[in-house]
Amino acid sequence: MTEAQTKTEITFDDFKAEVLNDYTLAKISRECSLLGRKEVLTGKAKFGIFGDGKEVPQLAMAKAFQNGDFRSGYYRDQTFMMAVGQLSIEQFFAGLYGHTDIAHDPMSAGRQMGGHFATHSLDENGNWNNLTNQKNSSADISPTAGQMPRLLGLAQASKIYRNVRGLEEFTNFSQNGNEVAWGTIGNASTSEGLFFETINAAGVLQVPMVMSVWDDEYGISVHARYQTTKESISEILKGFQREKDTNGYEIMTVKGWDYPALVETYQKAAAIAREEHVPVLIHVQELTQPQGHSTSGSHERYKNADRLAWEAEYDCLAQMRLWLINNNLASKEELEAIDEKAKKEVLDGKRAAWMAFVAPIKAEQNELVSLLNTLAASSANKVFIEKHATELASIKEPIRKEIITTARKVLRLVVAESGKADLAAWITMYTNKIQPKFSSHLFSQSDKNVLQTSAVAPTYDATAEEVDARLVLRDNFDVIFSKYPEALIFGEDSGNIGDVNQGLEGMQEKYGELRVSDAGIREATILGQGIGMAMRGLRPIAEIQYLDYLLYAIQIMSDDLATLHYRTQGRQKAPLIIRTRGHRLEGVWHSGSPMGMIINAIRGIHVLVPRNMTKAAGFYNTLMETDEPALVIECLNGYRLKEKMPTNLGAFKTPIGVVETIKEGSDITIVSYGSTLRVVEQAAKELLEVGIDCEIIDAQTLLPFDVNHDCVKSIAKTNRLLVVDEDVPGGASAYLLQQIIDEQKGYNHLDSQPQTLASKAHRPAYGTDGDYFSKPSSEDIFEKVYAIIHEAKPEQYPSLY
Ligand SMILES: Cc1ncc(C[n+]2csc(CCOP(=O)(O)OP(=O)(O)O)c2C)c(N)n1
Ligand SMILES: [Mg+2]
Repeated sequence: MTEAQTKTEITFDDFKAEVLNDYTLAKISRECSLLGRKEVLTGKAKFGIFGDGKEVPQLAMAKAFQNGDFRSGYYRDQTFMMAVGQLSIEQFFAGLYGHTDIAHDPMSAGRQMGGHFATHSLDENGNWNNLTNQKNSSADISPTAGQMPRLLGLAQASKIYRNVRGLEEFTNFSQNGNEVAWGTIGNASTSEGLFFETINAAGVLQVPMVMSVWDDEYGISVHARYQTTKESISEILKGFQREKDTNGYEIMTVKGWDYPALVETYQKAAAIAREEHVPVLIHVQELTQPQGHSTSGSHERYKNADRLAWEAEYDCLAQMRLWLINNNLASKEELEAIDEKAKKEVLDGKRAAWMAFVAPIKAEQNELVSLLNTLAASSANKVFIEKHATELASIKEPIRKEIITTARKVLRLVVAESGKADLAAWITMYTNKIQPKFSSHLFSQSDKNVLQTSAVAPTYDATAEEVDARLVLRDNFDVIFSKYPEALIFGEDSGNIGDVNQGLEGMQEKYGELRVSDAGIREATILGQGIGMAMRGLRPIAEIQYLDYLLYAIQIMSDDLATLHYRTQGRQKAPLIIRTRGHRLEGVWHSGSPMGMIINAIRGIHVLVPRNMTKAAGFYNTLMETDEPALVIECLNGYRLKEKMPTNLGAFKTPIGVVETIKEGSDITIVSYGSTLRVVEQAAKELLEVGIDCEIIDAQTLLPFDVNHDCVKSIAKTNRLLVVDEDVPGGASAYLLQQIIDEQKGYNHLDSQPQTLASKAHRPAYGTDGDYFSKPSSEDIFEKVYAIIHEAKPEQYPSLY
């Protein structure tokens, strides 16, 4: 029952029609699960994880879910997706087969296992749809509880839209913040830290979030007694219950097989969250898993006979059926007719999905077979080629691997024949057509991707004074906040004191607590706030206080943010800016520069390493014009250094993917980035004194790196290369070396062995001496370069040691 319907009187017939419609839907969903399992067991699909046993509460949730609302859930929610009209039977099976056409599998175009749901926030060109006209689901991920941080941000967006002035025009994203964000999670996954972190943060922030826990007492084979204190998440969260004059939650419990109670509970929860912006936790108890956890295993191994018998009796669908009969809403015969019809519909849908999945592949198979037969006719290897062609033709339901493998094997047989060109051309054509189905949209393909932006240099008054560099950042943020009402920043100490280095000094006073905010010490959900809000049209800047603490957030960056655009084949985006500060300062946890770890964990997010605050501010200005997520690492030891104040604050732009030559030279190219550059510059000065002229290149951005291949142009001139950074040996320096030598083919121009110079393998020790003996020093760089030149010109540069 929708809110409107409960307020007006509805007739018994209307009511009956609605509940029977619900039953039908649940039954269709159940049949999908049953048939889905068979598809896996007969080899048509690789893996299946289904929503059987959790259908009825999802019907109730769907009734309370309105246009503009967002779901952030997990793999059990097929019934909900069907009930809100976002998943058809055919789409369910297309997902199971891994159909790579987004028209058939709108959830992920075959990129994710079935059961990972999503709706389309963007059109095919990457432009926003009107999210308030549709029911929205953020794209699921497999790591359990990984949906939680994002949920917080999805809910917080409503609070921002309701309370921040200047966003009145953003009607495609919100109607006065009335949207609820709906979370779902399994009982066992509430054991994850991300769950507790999110629950606490949502209680503090008081955001419209309705959190459902589907409790079936198990997490795969592990019983609740090993998962949850007192075996009950609602019991242990009791302290979160709001009381008179406190913030907190409304906590509700309900049996997952009790249809009328569920409907009522969800209506109540929605009203509280939507109207009051108070979070609600619904502990849905006594759910079951009729087919066990997934297709890889059977639950008879770990559930005893009593439990299995109880599950059969309390199966929510069986209980709903009983309720319908006991309340004279349907006869046994009526329900049996519905059951039969559901079965048939699902079978038909499955068949249609399979046909649609195999048809294009079969066409590709036929095309290659006929090409191979033509080739064979004029080939010395006729017999062998025909054998390949016949084998391929005999596969009844081929996959693309079998097609392309055959083509590539035959190519070797005709390498010296005239037919080669046709086959090679076909392979190239086929690869160009098929590869994007698996590899597109790691980054934005819209006209707002980072590579479309062009540099704008900072401009200065002739009399421009040098100021503390943090002031350049601060004044630039000021312009960003006034220019973009959708921009907001939050993090530990970012609000009241204006961040630990005062790059935001005075900003909270000027722009208010909602836009410039202090956050709890909880990096993963700071990230999640950013992801969720960016998915709803805001431009959040999530601040992680120090680079060393990014580790707390990197899982969510890697699993959620970095994969979002890819895993939806470009239909969802979160243009989140992550601001942090790092590299060199003091001690083990305030001096790290784990750039290799970062760039390898977050492909899909841009990684920007400005050498000073003007460069950093320029990156923020660039990013505000793009639609992609990025991490910006400011130099921790650079805030008090002097920089000139530009006159075009908010307008100058540091380009992304472009290196900068900061000193020209002829003897060796040194590539570096961030804080290390100042040390490199010092060493270069000293090297020049002994006649060694270094060219210094600032990488500026590690992902993407040097799209114009300027580094190799430099090596073509100097013929020598040294990469210097503060990461561990073999970290980001190895990546840069690979890019320059392998990708840019720098080896063609080298007269000396290309080398790297990094920190020691251990974490940096405390104090000035700790820094000197842990990180590359000016002397280290001098001597490394000197040794390279010594090897080439030993007479002129005798060995130092
Ligand atoms: C971080 C993480 N650890 C382990 C897994 C493997 N795994 C997948 S589902 C699951 C059990 C989840 O149980 P629960 O949260 O109760 O959900 P249910 O499947 O019972 O609905 C586990 C351990 C995972 N996906 N992610
Ligand atoms: Mg469970």
